[in-house]
Amino acid sequence: MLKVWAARRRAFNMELTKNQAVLDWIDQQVALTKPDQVIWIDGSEAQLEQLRQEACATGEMYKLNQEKLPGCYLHRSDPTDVARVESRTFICCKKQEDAGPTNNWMDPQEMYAKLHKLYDGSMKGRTMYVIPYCMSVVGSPFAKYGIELTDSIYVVLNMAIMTRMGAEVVPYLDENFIKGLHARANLDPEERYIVQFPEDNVIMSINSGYGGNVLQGKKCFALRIASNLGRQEGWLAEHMLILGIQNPQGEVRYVTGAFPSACGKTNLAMLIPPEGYQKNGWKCWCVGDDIAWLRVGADGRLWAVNPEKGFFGVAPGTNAKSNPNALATTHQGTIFTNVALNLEDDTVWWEKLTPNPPQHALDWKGNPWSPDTATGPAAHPNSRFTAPAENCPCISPEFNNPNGVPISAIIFGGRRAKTAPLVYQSRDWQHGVFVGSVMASEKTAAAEGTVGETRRDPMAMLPFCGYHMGDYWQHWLDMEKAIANPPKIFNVNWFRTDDQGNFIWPGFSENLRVVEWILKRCFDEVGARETEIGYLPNVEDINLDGVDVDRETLASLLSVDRDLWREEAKQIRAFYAQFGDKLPQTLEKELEGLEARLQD
Ligand code: OXD
Ligand code: MN
Repeated sequence: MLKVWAARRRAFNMELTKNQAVLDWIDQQVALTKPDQVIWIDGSEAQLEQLRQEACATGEMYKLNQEKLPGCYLHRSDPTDVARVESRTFICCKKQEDAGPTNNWMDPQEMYAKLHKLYDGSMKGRTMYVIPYCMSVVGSPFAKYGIELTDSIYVVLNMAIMTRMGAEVVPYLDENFIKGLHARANLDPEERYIVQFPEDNVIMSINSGYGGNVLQGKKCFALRIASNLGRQEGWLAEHMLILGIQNPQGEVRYVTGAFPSACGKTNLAMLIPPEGYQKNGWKCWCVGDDIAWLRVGADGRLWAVNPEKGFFGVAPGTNAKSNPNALATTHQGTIFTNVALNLEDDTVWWEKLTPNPPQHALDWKGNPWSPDTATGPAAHPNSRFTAPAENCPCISPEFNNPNGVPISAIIFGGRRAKTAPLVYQSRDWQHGVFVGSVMASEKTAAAEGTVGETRRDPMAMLPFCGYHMGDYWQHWLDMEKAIANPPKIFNVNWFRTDDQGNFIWPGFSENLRVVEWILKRCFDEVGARETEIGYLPNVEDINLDGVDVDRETLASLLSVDRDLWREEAKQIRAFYAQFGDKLPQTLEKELEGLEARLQD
C-alpha cells in the first residue's frame, strides 16, 4: 500500500529531498489522509504568488487595495474557529505525570488511534502541501528544522511569513526533524485537536484553520516541543519578547520579557523612546515580539534568538499612537485574519485603528457593517495580522544574527492593580525563578469574570509549557549552573491603579525609564534598596524628566504593602500546592523566605 502512495507522491511532485526518513514519513501521512495531489513548497516567490492567486480565486483570501496595502490580503476563518483552544490542546507523553497538572493529557497510543480515524481520508479532493521550515536562522546553532504537511494554502502563506521555509531548509532535514500534520477536515469544534507528542517530536492539529492552532512553527513547535528539547539539551524556549536598547553612547543592551496577554508585550517589544530620550540619542530595537530561544554562549552569558521571521499580532487596539511600529509593519506583504474590510477604499479596519470607523464595511464574518447599525464589533477581538518582521521600522540589525544577542536582563510582568510595585529586582537567579513562577495578572473587565481575580501564569508559559511545570521550574533552576554570567531577573507592573481605578503610571514609551533603571542595575551603575520582596529603586533613581509624574507618585508606585503581600504569599502557597512533590524544594524555600520576611 505504501508503495502505491510513494508512486503517487512521485508522480505529482518535484520532491526536494532524497532523505528516506523524510520520504517514508510523508508517504505514511499521504496514505492516511489521501490527498489528490502533493506539492512541495520550495518557498519561491513564483510558487507563493500562484498560491495567492488560487486562494483568491476560491475566496479563501481577498486581495486588498494594492496601492495602499501592496501584497496584503484578508482572510476570514470559520466563525467557530477564531482563537487558540486550550481545552483541545494536548501534551501526549507516555506518563501523565510528565505532562503535569497544567496540561491536558492523553495516552499517546489512544490519541494516535483517535486522530488516525479523524485524519483518514481527510484530504480527499484536496492538495497536501509539504512545508519544510526552520525555526531561527537557517544553519544557526539555535536552528531546529521541521516539516508541516497541510491542506491549507492559508497555512502555507502564513508560514512563509512567519518562518524561514522552502528549498533552502531541505538540506538540513535529518532524522530528528519535527513532524507536523495539519488537516482542516470539516472544522468540527467538537473534534478539534491540537496535539503535541514530545517523545516523538510530532505535532498533529485537525479541524481548525486558525493561526495559533495551525501555524505549527509558533506555539506548537517553538514553545511546546522546543521547551522539551531545551530541557534535554540544556537551553530555554520561552514565551518572551527580545528588545535592544541603545544608549546615547551607542551601546546596545538587550532584555527579554515575559508577560501574560493584555499586558502590552507587543508594545514593549516595539518601544519608541520618549521624545527627550530620542533627542539624547536613545533608540530601541525589536528582535522579537513573542518567542525567545535562549542558550549559554561561550562567554558564559545567555544569548537569545527570535526563532520566528514575522509577527502574528493582535490587530484591535493597534494604532498610530499605541504602536506605530506595529502598524507600519502591516502596510505590505501582510495577511489579515478576521479584521473588517473597509469598503470605502478596500483596505482594513479594526476597533481603535482610527477614531472614526468607516461608514461602509464588512465585519469579520463578511456581513455589512456600519457604526450606526452595528450590533457587534467590526473586527473580531482576536483578529490578527501576519506581517514580515523585516517591515518593522525598528527591527534590530541583529535580527538575522545566527548567534543571537546577549541578554542582560529578564523581565517578568503582570497586570496588578495594587500588589506589585512598578519594578523590583530579584535577589538572585533562584529568587528570580520564584518571581517568574508566581507571575500573575488580574482580570480587568466584568465580562471576563470577577474583576480583580488573579490568574497565575508562570513565565507566561501556562498554555505553552510542553511538560510538567514543576520540572520546568527545576530546569530553570538547573540552568544557573551553566550560566557563568546570568542575566538579572526583574518584575514590572505598569498597571497599578489609584483609588478611582485610574492607571498611575503612563506606560507605553515611558516604560523606557524603568527599563533604563533595570539595565543600570545589570551593569552596577545604580544602587537599590532591599525590601521583603526584592530590590526596589530609590525614588530619585528613575528619570522623570519630561513626564508628568512627580516623585511622590513614583514613591507610591514603589511601595510594598505588607498586608497585601501576606495575602499574596498565601495565594502563592495555594497555587504551589497543585504541583505536589514536583515543586522544587528551592522554590518552597523561596516562598518560606518571603513569608518569614513579611512576618518580621
Ligand atoms: C499569541 C498568544 O498569540 O500568546 O502570541 O496567544
Ligand atoms: Mn504569545
